[in-house]
Amino acid sequence: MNDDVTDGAFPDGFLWGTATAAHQIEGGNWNNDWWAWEHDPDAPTAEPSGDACDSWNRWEEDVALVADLGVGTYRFSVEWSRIEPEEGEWSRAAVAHYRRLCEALRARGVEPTVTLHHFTTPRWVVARGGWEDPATAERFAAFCRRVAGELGDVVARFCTINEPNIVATVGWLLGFFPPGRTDAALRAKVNEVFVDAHRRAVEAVRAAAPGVPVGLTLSMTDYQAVEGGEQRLAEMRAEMEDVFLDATEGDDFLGVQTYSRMRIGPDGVLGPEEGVPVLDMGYEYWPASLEACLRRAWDHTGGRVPLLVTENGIGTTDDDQRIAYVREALSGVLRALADGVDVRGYTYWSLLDNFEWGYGYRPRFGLVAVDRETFARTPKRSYAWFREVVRANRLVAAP
Ligand code: GCO
Repeated sequence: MNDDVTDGAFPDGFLWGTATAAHQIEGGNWNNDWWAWEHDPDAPTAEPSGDACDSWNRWEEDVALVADLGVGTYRFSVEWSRIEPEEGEWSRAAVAHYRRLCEALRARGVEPTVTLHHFTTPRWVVARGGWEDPATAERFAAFCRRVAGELGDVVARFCTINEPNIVATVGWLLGFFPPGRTDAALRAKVNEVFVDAHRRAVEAVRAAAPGVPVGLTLSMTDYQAVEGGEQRLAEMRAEMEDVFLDATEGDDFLGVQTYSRMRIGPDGVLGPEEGVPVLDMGYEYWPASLEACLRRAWDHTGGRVPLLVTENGIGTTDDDQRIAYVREALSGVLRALADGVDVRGYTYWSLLDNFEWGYGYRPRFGLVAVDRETFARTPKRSYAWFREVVRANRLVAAP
């Protein structure tokens, strides 16, 4: 590591944050495609989400944890299937719930960053064709228009769709997310519908909540070609990243999210390299991915859109490994900043140990542990360390 930046300061106003998503923490989100998938005996999932972290009821505890962490923003998602449980039926109670959450954050000096779609889709949308149906783009935009109209006065920024590339690829090409398809042509079509949905959502938010920044959050990977894998890498990256990066022109920010690298040979993805630790998620411990992806996003978009790290983190039971990972990732942010990459903030995924989709509750991404029986929240050492980083606005030594 390059030591001249490891004690470096972040720019004034650098936005620190932490994140969650509705289905991963709220509990009882039975009205979306993921709940159905979790209960499909043939689906490759470890366990159902169930009560998750019971954050639907314990949200005040979450707000206190976020506020005590000292961060400037809390990124969370609103659950479409709660707010619009059937087409055109609007739950005032669900919107009021999210308003209370936003207002409580504001009262503690924390900006709400609200994601409008984080992996889960209402059952009624799926019944009408889901993300394979081009009409879903407008269904989603209508939802966004209304949410932005009702919550725009308390929300600091909106993220339209979380990782549309992951939803499309894992759901329609790899078959591990709903609807469990393995069809390259369908995946390409779903990509297109997501791009359209994002563009429409940006317009909808801008019309309904003028002045509230809006952008996409994209899953990125530090793709590395080995042994002549360049061509294959370019093909994979075109569908995974470029089609979406190209759709962000004119947005207020681009949310960069990354966790690891992927080595690509002529025949596709190679496994982990010998000697590199493999995490509970099955991928390599690779904190350098953040710097690489920030630089790639910046280069590919020609520096037209400011970057915000909307997710970065590690699923591990070794909290010292978590601190080491974040420290190294942040030193990469400092190097990118020093080279003129416009990175506005860093969001740690996640506040809580939570429901990690197909992997269930085993991977532990949280700064805060959650007891699976009592839902009691217990901050980890990494929580205390990250709080010091935020307070100092610079990289501080590991405890
Ligand atoms: C992701 C998701 C999160 C995951 C996180 C860790 O966007 O993939 O936003 O839901 O929990 O990435 O794998």
